[in-house]
Amino acid sequence: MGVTTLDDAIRRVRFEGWCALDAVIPPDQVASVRDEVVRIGEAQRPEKWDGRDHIDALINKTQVFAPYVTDHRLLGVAEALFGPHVRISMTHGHTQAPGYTRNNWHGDWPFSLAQDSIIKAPYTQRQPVHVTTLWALTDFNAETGGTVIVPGSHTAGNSPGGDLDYDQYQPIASERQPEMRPGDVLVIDSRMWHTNGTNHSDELRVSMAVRYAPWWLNVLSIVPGLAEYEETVRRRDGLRAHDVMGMSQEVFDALPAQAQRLFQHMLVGQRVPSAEEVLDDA
Ligand SMILES: O=C(O)CCC(=O)C(=O)O
Repeated sequence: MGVTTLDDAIRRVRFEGWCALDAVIPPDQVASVRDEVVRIGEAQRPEKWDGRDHIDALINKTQVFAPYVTDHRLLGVAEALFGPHVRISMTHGHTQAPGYTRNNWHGDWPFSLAQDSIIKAPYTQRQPVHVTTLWALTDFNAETGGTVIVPGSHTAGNSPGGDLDYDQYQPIASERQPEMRPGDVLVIDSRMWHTNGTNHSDELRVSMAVRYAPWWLNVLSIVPGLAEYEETVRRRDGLRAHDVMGMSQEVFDALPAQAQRLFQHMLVGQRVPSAEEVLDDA
């Protein structure tokens, strides 16, 4: 894959809905990130394993990847689309064992059909409102089951499980499976239809997802403990999603200063000054 410049990346995500960025994690630093994702995945693995580790709220469990989330091209794309007050809405780690098969086409939150607090189809806005970045920590290609996308589908107006007469489980003629090296990152408009490929190799496929949102998109509804999230749990008979966790001061302090502003909306347990203190300060 050739070098993708920031200008290229912005143009491509805006018009084509995706691009791939080379070496967001420098090749000599990928192993430490990959090993962390594998370690955490193995530690939470149930006895009866389906061949995939899905790690929610990855940033709360390891901060090893935090220096790279402010890569100038990643942040540059997010800021070009959303303005300067960008946030990271979710972080996930994924591993897929040899033989793990392809899942369903989907768009991501807030366009996912499987979650609450979503934007309702038809998606009429031209403006992207959420960006998903998928990080290859091992080789991504047709053999290893790299992410498969349907270029242009970010303008389709609905997710494939919606009313568009597409089968979520059938291949689509125009699909693509971009080849990426460890440390490369696939950037997609979250409306874009995508899924993991089948891992035909004999190696574990390892990746992360880091999702970027503008300041005006309501991410409070996905943070457990906050009123809007708890209200949706009540509506769902207690079913809790774990994509995001409130962030402790300790984890927050462990982040590089540049990355802190992307996560500060998740910081919990802050001291609230009393009314007297506020008056004293005035
Ligand atoms: O693992 C993949 O290639 C796709 C991951 C994905 O669909 C997601 O994180 O939204």
